[in-house]
Amino acid sequence: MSFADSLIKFKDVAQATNRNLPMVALESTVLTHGLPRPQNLQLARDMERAVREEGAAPATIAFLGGHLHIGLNDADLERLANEDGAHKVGPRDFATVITKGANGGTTVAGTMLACKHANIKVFATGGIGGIHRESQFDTSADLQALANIPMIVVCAGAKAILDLPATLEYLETMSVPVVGYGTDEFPAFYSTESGLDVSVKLDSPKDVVDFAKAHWDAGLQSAVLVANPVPITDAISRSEMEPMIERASKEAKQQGIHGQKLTPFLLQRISELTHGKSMRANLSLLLNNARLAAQIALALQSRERRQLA
Ligand code: PSU
Ligand code: MN
Repeated sequence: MSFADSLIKFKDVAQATNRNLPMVALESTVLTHGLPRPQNLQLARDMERAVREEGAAPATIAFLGGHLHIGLNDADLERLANEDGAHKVGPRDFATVITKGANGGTTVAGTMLACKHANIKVFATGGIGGIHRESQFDTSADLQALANIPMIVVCAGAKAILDLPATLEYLETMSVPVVGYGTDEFPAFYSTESGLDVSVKLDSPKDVVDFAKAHWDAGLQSAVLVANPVPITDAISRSEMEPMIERASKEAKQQGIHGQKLTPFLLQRISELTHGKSMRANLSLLLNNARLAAQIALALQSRERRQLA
């Protein structure tokens, strides 16, 4: 029996599949490790609602009892949001949670691997992982997944805590186009500006879909990364953010925090240092990305239907 048959559960998206709704994948590390309670559960529900309001179907992806779930019901979301022992699951960790029968939130890379099995082409997240500032060997598996899994990933840039120039260079090396959605500048998660260029600026969901098709038709297997700036009303300027990021990064180094624990530590510490302002930006950009991903999924479905007709 293949991985898909034995381990994947599609039960909470069956209705959407029957109705032929385009699917948008949502990650769950943000729920288990990225945001504090109770904002995490609220946000997961709000993202699902935002996708539905646009006319698409959300599929939050996570491991429950060692099974990979494509789509969670509300009780599952609640259970994951309040569980202390949930794993943070990247591709490396699939076998761990499967063999332990454990629960876990999938990272961007883990969610992309799940999407490959489930044939989902559009995915919304907050910020992708990348190359860390203090130790460049800490390079997120998200970059590897973007290099190898052909799908459209909507984010608000890479997490601002990272070495952004190095992260963009890596994406270029791996032939991952970085689309600025309505912008020439790579957004920096909490901030709309970074001083860094995207590889192409596009202005509509249809243009994103046409671009992605052209990219894959050219023979590439990499993802198309859509960088959608945080809504301006919730954005925080880079100059305001930088000192906080520097400070949190130094503290992490002093306390010897690294590996999987680094991102959750930094996000939490920066939220404290900004008195919650960074968290508001984080929630706002996640919702904004869910909406755009839904619009892109609809545009992709109509393009595929036109091609069949
Ligand atoms: N961005 C956030 N919050 C998060 C993450 C990203 O604002 O929780 C998560 C994503 O799931 C991403 C992961 O895939 O952090 C990257 O972790 P690492 O740097 O350990 O690869
Ligand atoms: Mn890492």
